[in-house]
Amino acid sequence: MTSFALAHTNLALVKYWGKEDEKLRLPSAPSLSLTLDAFYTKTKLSLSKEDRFVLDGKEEKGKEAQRVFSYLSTLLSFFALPPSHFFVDSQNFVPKSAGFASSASAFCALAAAFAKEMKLTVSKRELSIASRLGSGSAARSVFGGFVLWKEGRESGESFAVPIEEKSSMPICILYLSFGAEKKKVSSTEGMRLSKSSPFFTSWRQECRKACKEAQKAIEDNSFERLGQISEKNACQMHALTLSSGFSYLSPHSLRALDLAKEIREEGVGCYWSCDAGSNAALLCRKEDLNFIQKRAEKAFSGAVSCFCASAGPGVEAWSED
Ligand code: 2P0
Repeated sequence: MTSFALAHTNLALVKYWGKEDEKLRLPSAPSLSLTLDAFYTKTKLSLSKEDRFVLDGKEEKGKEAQRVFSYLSTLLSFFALPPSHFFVDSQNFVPKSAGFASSASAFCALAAAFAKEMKLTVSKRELSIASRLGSGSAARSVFGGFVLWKEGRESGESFAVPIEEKSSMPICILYLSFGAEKKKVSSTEGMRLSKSSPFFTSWRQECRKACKEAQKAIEDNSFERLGQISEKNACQMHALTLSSGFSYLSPHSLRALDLAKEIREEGVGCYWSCDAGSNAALLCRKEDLNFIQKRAEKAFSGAVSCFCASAGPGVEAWSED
């Protein structure tokens, strides 16, 4: 038997940045995301005599393979199963060469394919907890549309829940890639450093408040309010990193923040976001996407690659004999 899973990445509108427990990946605050239709990972997994990992058609033996098999042994313990070996073949439909992270879709797909192959009956809640152990943001990719990841005080309490899997909000994300760069500070290290910021307590409180406000904005179908909350939260995350002595932002990322403001001043809804890298994302309505893409290409004199996404589905898994 071979099992397959397909999981989409997500963009955090309220960011996960800080852990209470590094090993269990218990976040310091809740986060809220939009699962994206355009970027995903497809993973094939089967029991095997030896561990083998193929990524995008290439056999991996280094750090990437180590992380996969260490995660699979975590899953075996989590589900109280005996040691086993696996053949894993993953394909990332995420433009990694443009600097996009794929850990959310990758670990969610791995957890779902594992559960199928081991014939486990798992609820989506359990699958979210299991995905979280691979990478925090993967907990959210279990569900489609708008998703909330609760902070929780212990492992069994920290999982994602769907807010609106099929929202009628015409929200789109325009990713602006300024090219891949070697990340100076990994997310794990960045989160660790940020905990020593004098503003960390405020950041936690702001995230809790932002999640509540964002949920209300989604309920009210208010793109403008959701955009404002997301941009403010992204700015606060980057202010937090700077207050801890490092930054992911480049002059291009900051130019994109100004551009969103300029576009808003012309009466078009456009809001900025940026993760643990310098590439920026602009949130807009579907109908404004073409206009905003043209403005971005002009602002960066063509030195930008644009990728569009809108709301996508939750994880899917199946088996074949
Ligand atoms: C997020 N990021 O909420 C935030 C915003 C980056 C910036 O989740 O350490 O790869 O594996 O739990 O999930 C990136 O961190 O971190 C991330 P780990 P992950 O999407």
